Amino acid sequence: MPGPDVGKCRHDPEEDAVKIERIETIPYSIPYTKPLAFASGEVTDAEHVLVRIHTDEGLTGVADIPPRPYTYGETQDSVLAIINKVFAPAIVGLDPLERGKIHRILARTVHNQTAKGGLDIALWDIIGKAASMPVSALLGGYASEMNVSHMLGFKPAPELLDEALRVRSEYGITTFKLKVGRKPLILDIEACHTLRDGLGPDTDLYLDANRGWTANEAFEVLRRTETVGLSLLEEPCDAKEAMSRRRLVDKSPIPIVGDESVPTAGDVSRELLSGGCNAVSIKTARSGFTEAQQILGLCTGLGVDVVMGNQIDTQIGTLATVAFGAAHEATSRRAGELSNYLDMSDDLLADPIVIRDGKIPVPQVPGLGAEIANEKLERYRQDK
Ligand code: MUC
Ligand code: MG
Repeated sequence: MPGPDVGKCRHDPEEDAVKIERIETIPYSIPYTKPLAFASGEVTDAEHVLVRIHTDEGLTGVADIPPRPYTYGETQDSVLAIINKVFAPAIVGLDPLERGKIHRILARTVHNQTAKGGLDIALWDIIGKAASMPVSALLGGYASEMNVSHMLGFKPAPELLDEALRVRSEYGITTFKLKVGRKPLILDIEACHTLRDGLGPDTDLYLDANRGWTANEAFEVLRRTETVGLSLLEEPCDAKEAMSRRRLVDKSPIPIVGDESVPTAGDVSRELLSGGCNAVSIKTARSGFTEAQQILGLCTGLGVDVVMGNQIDTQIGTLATVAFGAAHEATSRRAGELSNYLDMSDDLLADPIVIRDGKIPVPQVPGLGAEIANEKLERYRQDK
């Protein structure tokens, strides 16, 4: 049933169409109870930006923007500045259905991945609310839920195993991505063996080095974890080190996933065609839904596996990943990285996400289902 936020969104250029009236950007900060450390950085507080696109007919689209300086060069301040000073003045007044036109305008500015991604997601939220349909159904409607993969940050091997066992028994999650890329290599090699020994053979384990190794170091880790049964290796080394990276992709027994090397469809085509990766992490936070669909089309057309990645998302961001992942067969085949909000001390969602039997359901409501708890927003916003 349409909620109170649902209004009309006609698309008749002859009539006075619905217009984007205002774009609200709210910086906020929520501490993590368990900070996440990885080879390219560490997150101790979710210093994000909540973006709300308001239309003149009362519809509001919502998205969460997680700036990741070590990945895209964005900060909370840069997200606020690019939206408030560059994007908003150019798109206020347009019809939210004119996404093609809006994307053309956004594309005039290079980079700023998560700022653009958030605006696209908020536009889709408006479209879902206007159509009284879940966005996931509009995008593809393939599945009604997503399997969850949990990401394990840097920790000593016994602590990693404790966390994985707890997450498995509490939430039914049986897929884990281990952050690696540490020196000496034995730290990561030991962690892989400890996790496999402790979790048994039926748990899916894969690695993400966030460019922490060289290609030769990655070869060594692959050799010394041969018996562990890893399923994927993400960003082992910098993709710009093209020759050694290509050699690794060519010779690795498991797929090499591109993540931070492939934020746009153009990057995906370059990396796949040049042999820089042979699997792709799709992250809605940096690609929105519109470019994520272009990326997915490239990958499925070429027979390349995809994984729904995590931009260290809040529950709002997680709902966006669930919507996109569940919408298509290829993105729902593997478990998506959807549980890192569990390490946050709080969130902005009015109805918290529930992970049961290792799955998150798609909210069957118009839009994305990210209703914001106003008292929480007031507590954590940094602009008052
Ligand atoms: C990931 O998959 O790499 C860490 C850095 C980033 O950009 O995303 C996270 C998770
Ligand atoms: Mg990654």
